[in-house]
Formats: sequence, structure tokens, C-alpha cells
Amino acid sequence: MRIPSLTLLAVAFVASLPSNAAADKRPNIVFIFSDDHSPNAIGAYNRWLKSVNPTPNIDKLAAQGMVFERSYCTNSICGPVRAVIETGKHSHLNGFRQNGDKFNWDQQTFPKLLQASGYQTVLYGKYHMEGKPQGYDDWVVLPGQGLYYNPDFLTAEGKVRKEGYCTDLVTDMAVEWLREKRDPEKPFMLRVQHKAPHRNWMPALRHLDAYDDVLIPEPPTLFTNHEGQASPSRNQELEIDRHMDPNYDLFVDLTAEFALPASQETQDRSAWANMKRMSPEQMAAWRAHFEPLDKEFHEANLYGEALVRWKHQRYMRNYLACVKGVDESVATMMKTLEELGLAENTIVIYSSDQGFYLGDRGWYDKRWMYEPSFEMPLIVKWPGVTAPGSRNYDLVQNLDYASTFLDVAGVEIPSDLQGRSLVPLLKGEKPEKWRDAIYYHYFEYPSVHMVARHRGVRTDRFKLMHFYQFDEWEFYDLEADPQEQRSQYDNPVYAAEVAKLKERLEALRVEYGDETDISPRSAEWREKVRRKEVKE
Ligand code: SGN
Ligand code: CA
Repeated sequence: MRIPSLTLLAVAFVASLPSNAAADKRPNIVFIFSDDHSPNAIGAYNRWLKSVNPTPNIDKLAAQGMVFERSYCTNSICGPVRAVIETGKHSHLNGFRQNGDKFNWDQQTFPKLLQASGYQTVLYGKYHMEGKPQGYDDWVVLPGQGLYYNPDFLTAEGKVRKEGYCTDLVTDMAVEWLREKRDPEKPFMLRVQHKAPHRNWMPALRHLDAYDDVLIPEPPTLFTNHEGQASPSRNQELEIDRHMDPNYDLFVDLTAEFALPASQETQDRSAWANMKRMSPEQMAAWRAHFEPLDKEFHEANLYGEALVRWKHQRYMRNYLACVKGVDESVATMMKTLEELGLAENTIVIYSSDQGFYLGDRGWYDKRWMYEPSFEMPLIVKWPGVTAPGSRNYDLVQNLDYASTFLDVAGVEIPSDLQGRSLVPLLKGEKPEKWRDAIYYHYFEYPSVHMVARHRGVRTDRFKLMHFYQFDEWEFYDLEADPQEQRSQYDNPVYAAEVAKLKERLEALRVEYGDETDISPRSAEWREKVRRKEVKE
């Protein structure tokens, strides 16, 4: 008997299928990712900002899906979080330890693997990893931090300037791709990545007055003295009081020549650095909004705690107005998926690169392993899989995203990935051996905001942090002290627990292969760094 050739067999097989069965029905993934959006500023997380109802649309997504209550990043800073997502490997292995590093795009990434398996892969917006993205069928990205108004974008063909507000422009590109550019026969992974609500907090004109009449709640730790912590907590530069600049950060008009500060240097550190990008019409609307508020501020002549409170209100109003733009983007994406009949087979994920201090501990910015900047929002709607309104309390990380996406697509997860697929958790299953501790390592010091390097471990209840350049430790019982106000590192009551966590930290270091030099630096080096005489 003659055996038919493989080609003939394949033709016969395809011909025997119903006409549309050739289409690949694996789930689509829409990954909406913002920059510096704290879970505290998401209604669904039920935290201290909930009363201002900051995110009705993200909350709707949460009501239809699963909210991860214990989601943490590996290294609380933009580029590194993204590199971990791309590779599923910790910073010390993927090579992107701190902002300013360059990502090596030649390495294995999850979009490359998805693409090879037949997914369409698309990336729009902030990526912050330098270089030409690989593994994407289409990409249009912001250079570096990107700008809020009339930003430049990088494309495969070169740089283009787009007129409008950044969050809207990124959403529009994603919508246009879904409506007009997608191949309906193939599944897709679409990344919609916003600059907002990153510093300098510039809302869309339509949202400028969104919170004018709202008294924003204050976090319980707006006024703390950091006496209960190791020295790095007192020697940072991210306090609302001492480091948040009313003009550069809050757009308060402090000069007679607001529109054009005298020197290049003063321009760069003034509101002008960001406002100069606006069109005359945009700038007129912007100034019309802030002028009466600035007048009131100057007349009030505030100082001390009253000034901190005022700065906090202004900061939060602008930040939350930026969040509003992102929240609208989520609504637009969900509506578009509905209209195109894609909602049922599309997983929608909302996340952000790290948490953020919204006055917590008296601070803004991120970087630390303390909860407000260590956590990452993570909300997932997977129709037919995530139970509507469900909550998960397992320890999860950005390290897990790559494995999760591959698992969703039925692609084999390479053995060198360090995260774990969240698919069982999304299904509501409780895997027998889920991780019981999280490993953290932050590398960027000395640098902007002056947060010392540290590594650490967090379990369900305890946290150990090691500021190794300074040879100082902190330890917290998160049940007894959820705001991490007083380190118990030297408290004999916790001695056994501290010893256990030190062992755990070492075991995780070995497991993840982190060979970073963690020897303490000399007293002389520490002093020089603090006097700004050393840059690394
Ligand atoms: C800029 C910001 C910092 C911020 C870093 C990192 N300064 O340097 O406030 O910590 O980015 O942010 S700014 O004057 O440019 O606003 S990150 O999101 O990229 O990690
Ligand atoms: Ca960020």
C-alpha cells in the first residue's frame, strides 16, 4: 500500500474542517499598564482614597474579574519592572538593574515566544527600556519617560510627533489597531502602556478641575519622623516637605516670568520644562485653571505642616486627575472589545509598574520595599475563568507575568523562567505549593531621590530589609505594624523570626542566582555619597 505524503495528509485534514476552523481561537490578551499607579488610588482596593471614587472603570473591571491583594514587584523602579515582565527573570539575570541601563533585546522574551506560536503582538506607549523593541508585529513607543502633551513617539520608521494628550493618543492607537489593523484569524497580545500618572503630574485639560472641590483624604503616615527606621529612611530625597518643588512638581507660578525662566538650568527644573511643549491654546487653558489657585496660595502664606498639607492636596488633585485619564482609557478599551465582539475571548489585565507614595510616610516617588511602593496593582478579567468580584491573597509578582501569558497561549514555558504561571490562581485553584516568600532587590544608588540599595524578603506576615551599602537592617511584623513605622530588628522578641528570615533571604538569593556584591561600603564612601561627591 502506498502511504500518502505528509503534505497530502495535511491538505486532506484542513479540507475536512468546517470553513472557519482554521482560525486560531486561543484567548486574546489586552494588557493595560500605567506608570506609578498606586493601589491606594484604585477604588477596588478599598484603601484610604476610596471615598474620592478615583477609578470607576477600573473598579468595573475588578467587579468582573479578580483583584490580587498581594501583588508585589521585584525592584520598584520603572525600566527594571518592565524588563522582568518581558523576560520572566529577575533584574540581575536580565541585565536591566536600574533606569539608565539598556535592555538587551536579543535575549529571550515572552512576546517573541508568543509571536512564534502564532500570536499577533503589539506594543503602544511607554516602554522605558531603550533600543528597538523585538518580538512585536507593531510598536509605537515613547522615548524615555515621554511627555504628556504633544509627545514624540518612536516607530520602526523613526520619530513622529503626535498632537494631543499622551494617554488619549496611546488609547487611540490601540483602538485603531483593533478596528483596522488586526488579522481576525489570529489571537493577539496588545499592550496599552501609559505614561500617566508619572511625575510631572499633568492631567488632560478636561480633567484639570476634576478634584477642585474635593478635600482629598490624607494617608495616616503623612507626618512621620522615620526615627523607628534605619538611617537610609532619613537620608532620602523624596519628601513632600523638603523635596517636592512647588513650581517644578506642582506648577505653582512662583516667578514674574513664569512663561520663560531666565537660564537653561532654571528652565529644566521649572514647570516650564514640561509646559513649553504645549500649544498656545493648551497653555492658555492650563494657566487659566491654575492662576486663581496660585493667587489663593500666595495670599495664604503657608508654612510648616499647613504647607505640607496644601502641597499634598495639590499633588493629589493633579495625580488623581492623571489617573482619571487612565481610567477612561480602560473604559474605552472595554467598550471597543465589546463592540468588536471580542470581549468574551479576551483577557483584560490592569497593572502598573509599581506602587507610589501618595504622601504615605510623608513621601512621593517609589523605590523602597515598604508596602506602598513594593506593591503593584493587578486586576484580571478572564471571562469564564476568573470569578466575578473575586480576590486572591497569594504572593504574586511581575516575575510571573511572562509564564502566565505563555500558559494562557498554550506555549511551553521555558525552564529558565523564574516566575510561575498565575493561571491556576485565576481559575480559583489553590496550588499545593505556592511561593511563601518574595525576593526583592533595588539597585539604584546614589541616584535621583537618594534611596539606598536594598534587598529583602517578605512572607505572609514578616518583612526583612537589608541596606547593604550601609550595613543596616530593618524587620517588621506586618500584622502588628502594617504601616512599618518601627523596625523590630533589635527586639529580642523577634530574634528567632529575624534569624529565620535571614536564612530564607539567603536561600532565595541562591535559588534565583543573585551574585551581586553586597559587601558594605566604607564609612568614608557613605559620607561622600551623602555629600553628593560620588556618583555611581
Ligand atoms: C525621573 C523622575 C523621578 C523618578 C524617575 C524614575 N524625575 O527621574 O522622580 O523617580 O524618573 O521614574 S522627573 O523630574 O523626570 O520627573 S520611573 O517611573 O521611570 O522609574
Ligand atoms: Ca514607574
